[in-house]
Amino acid sequence: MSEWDLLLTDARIATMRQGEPDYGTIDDGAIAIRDGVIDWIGAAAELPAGKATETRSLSGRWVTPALIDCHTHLVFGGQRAEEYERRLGGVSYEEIAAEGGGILSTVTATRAASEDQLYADALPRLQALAREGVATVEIKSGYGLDLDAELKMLRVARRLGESSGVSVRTTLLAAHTVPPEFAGEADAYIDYIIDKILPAAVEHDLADAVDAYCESIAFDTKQVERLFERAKGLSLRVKLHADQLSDGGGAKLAAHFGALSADHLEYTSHAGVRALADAGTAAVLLPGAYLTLNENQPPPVQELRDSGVPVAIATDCNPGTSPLCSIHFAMGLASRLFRLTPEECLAGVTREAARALGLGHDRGTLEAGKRADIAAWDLGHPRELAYWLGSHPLSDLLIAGRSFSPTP
Ligand code: DI6
Ligand code: FE
Repeated sequence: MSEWDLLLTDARIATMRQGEPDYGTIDDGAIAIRDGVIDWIGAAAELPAGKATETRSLSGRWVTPALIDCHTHLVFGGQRAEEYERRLGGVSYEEIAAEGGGILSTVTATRAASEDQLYADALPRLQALAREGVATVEIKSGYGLDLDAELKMLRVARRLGESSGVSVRTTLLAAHTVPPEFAGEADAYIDYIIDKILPAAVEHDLADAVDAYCESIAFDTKQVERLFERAKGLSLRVKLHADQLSDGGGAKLAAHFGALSADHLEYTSHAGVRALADAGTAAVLLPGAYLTLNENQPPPVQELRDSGVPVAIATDCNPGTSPLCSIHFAMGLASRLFRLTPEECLAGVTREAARALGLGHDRGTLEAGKRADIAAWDLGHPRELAYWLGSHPLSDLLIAGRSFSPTP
């Protein structure tokens, strides 16, 4: 007879398992949890004999895998509302970047902020996500752009994970833009990342992956290639901000390096989509940035679908292009702006987001052997998650089998 820590009964389960129709639904389901992992899941009628320390009825509620925000920059100093006002007045994002504003103004604020201040500023953003059922969040550096400040950001991200109970994955994005000390010398800055920042991040176990901003206003493919070669040498997986404002061949480059994900992709070509499909690299769509930048070329969603590329959705929470701390709102935007179905939106913040973080084996769907990261909802059906805008219908959140109570 099995022994369980927790048995959830009377649940309507959207397992989101790969290849199953209709959200992988189990109508009258039960989930048995041991040591933070799903030991058994299925129709209540088939529940094997077992003894549970605690049994909890979900009173017919829907449950889904807990949500995953697989692309955020939620650690940063200050904010950029003034820049936003200027952009509404007609000044473009690229123009502001060229003046030394944009990302660089956040770099100045982030360098000036203490570690405690960065932590205190970021915590409510993380809690806002957790209140919506998010159990895993990726957090990038990229507003430090020197050794001390990049490591400071990553330490804050690690601390957020340790103190909040939300699972945090960190990504080194030192190649976000060229810092003032290296103005006009992007190659020398890439050398500095390769020689100094990357090895130190590895030495202190601060980075789970490496990312870069491949764009005309940031780094070209040759520079990213050098960085990724070094990351590979250190056994770090890579991700890439690719083809957001122009087709710079970013998707192809990401695929070439077997990247976990290529993110944005508004301008990705046919060849880029094919390369992602062949490499098994996930596409991460970021509708908050698309909306904020008032873009008019959506990513090639139908092609991504037809080619079988896993499509994830994330908030891209950042002070410049996506001041968004709501994964539900990102889902609502992805369905409206990119025509993703509500089921694709839910898969995009569960199964496919897990893949985009290299965690597909461990979470993102509800099945035996995976972490018991489970969200229960006060909703008539999970399709409502992409339908409502600005609502928070979370009833319960379990992270690794434990009840999680985000602060109100
Ligand atoms: N992600 C990024 O890193 C940049 N755009 C995006 O979608 C810029 C972030 C910023 O302006 O601070
Ligand atoms: Fe981003």
